[in-house]
Amino acid sequence: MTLGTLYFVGRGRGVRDAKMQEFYIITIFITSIAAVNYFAMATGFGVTDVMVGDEALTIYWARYTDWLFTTPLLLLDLSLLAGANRNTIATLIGLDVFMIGTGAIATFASTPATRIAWWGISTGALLVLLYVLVGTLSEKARSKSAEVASLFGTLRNLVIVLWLLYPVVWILGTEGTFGILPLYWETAAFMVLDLSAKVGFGVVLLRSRSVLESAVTPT
Ligand code: RET
Repeated sequence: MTLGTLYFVGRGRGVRDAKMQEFYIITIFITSIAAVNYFAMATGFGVTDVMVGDEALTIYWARYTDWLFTTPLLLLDLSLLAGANRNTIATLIGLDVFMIGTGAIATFASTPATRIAWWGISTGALLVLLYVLVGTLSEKARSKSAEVASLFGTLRNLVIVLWLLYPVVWILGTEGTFGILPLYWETAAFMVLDLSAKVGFGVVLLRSRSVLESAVTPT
């Protein structure tokens, strides 16, 4: 995450247009927030135990403080690229905060049944969010130049695939209490997902300055 941050800082050097700078600033914050939250988890600060029945679950709560800030920023990047209006941005971010908030409740809930119920509520919000992404936001992006629309399509598809895997890893992992995926593999899966959804996303977004230029030029 730190290397990703440094790479994005490097890519942003010399960008003078204020609208274009927004993409770099947002993306740099995404990986820096993740870097400090991973540092917290690695050093034992972002970790706690939750009792579910008479079993103690190890919870990496810093994931949620990470996601609470980074997922809205990812959506903001996509929204600026598509040229979304304020209402669409507010809807997406509202759904997103709802999803992470209810996901955090699922993680701290103390009975298997309530954990699954909150997981269902959070996953419902994710599905509505993706629906807005595929509907309203994609329609906006289509009114942009062909290269912007194509970059938007690539990033949107990346988000759909990767974001849908998070609730799957959660439910199969220790949080889901079914004991299908051990903590080691769950941690590895979340790490690969986080790296792809943040650094991978940023690399694709910031790959071409000319596309971003075209995205911020009024049509
Ligand atoms: C949880 C558990 C409850 C159900 C759902 C979840 C979704 C999490 C998502 C996280 C995305 C994180 C990203 C991070 C880094 O860039 C909270 C796991 C639906 C979608 C993209």
